[in-house]
Amino acid sequence: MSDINMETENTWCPGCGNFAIEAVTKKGIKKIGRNKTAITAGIGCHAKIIDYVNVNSFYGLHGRPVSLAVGIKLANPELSVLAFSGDGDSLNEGISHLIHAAKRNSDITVVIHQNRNFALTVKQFTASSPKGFVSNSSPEGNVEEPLNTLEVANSAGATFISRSFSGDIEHLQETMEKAVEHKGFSLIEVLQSCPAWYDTNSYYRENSYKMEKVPKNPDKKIREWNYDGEGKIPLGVFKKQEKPTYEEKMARKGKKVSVEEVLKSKI
Ligand SMILES: Cc1ncc(C[n+]2csc(CCOP(=O)(O)OP(=O)(O)O)c2C)c(N)n1
Repeated sequence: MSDINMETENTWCPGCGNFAIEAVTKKGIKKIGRNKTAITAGIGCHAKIIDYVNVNSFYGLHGRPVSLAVGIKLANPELSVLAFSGDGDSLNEGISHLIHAAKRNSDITVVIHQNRNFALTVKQFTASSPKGFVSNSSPEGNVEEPLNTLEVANSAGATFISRSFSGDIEHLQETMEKAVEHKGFSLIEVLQSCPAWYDTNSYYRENSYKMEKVPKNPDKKIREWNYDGEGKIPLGVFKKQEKPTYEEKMARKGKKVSVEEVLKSKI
């Protein structure tokens, strides 16, 4: 098969935000070229994107799409590498990999399918589920505060941070292109409805707004929405910084310094 589509039967629920992510991914890969792109995924509903997009891909273990992407990019820096991850995948099982890839400024794009629950295993709460969320692992309501995905990436040093909504395909396409074009670690959190377990389509539509430009104070903007009912939800690019990438730094093999030099702050 030489085209971007696979013949595999699609098993996502009707109305799932994953369809929009699949559509923009296919469009983007066609532009970049199939032989110049590689994608990875963890385990979950999001990960089935590997079954539906005909491109070099690696279906990894739960929580490991980011580490796979880092390795692929290091081995072949010519490729555009995208890691597709669920919120459970990236913020529960794989959170350390997300943090380290952002810290290294690995030149990859991480796409978080933010449906606010472990969907494939039929509704358990994740680190970013809202407080009070009733699920199969929180039948009395989730007692934890939701984790701010963007704040995690920001505090780890991510050089590009963005958020979009699967219900606005144009914005999603535009934001994803900016994320892929960025040199360095880029994150796009895609708010998506999960029609089976957390149907948020109209909520996100009514409570989000598009930022017109990259804010001067990304830290403040990133905290504007607390992942619960309070505050409007900003969409767009929150942060864009130029810094040497992990691959560039590895190619230069780093700089050796002695303990004395470190102590004298000569690095
Ligand atoms: C280490 C490990 N823990 C748990 C599982 C079981 N498991 C498979 S899919 C899944 C849910 C995935 O949720 P998420 O990453 O949020 O993706 P979604 O299905 O919501 O797209 C879980 C818990 C697993 N496969 N491996």
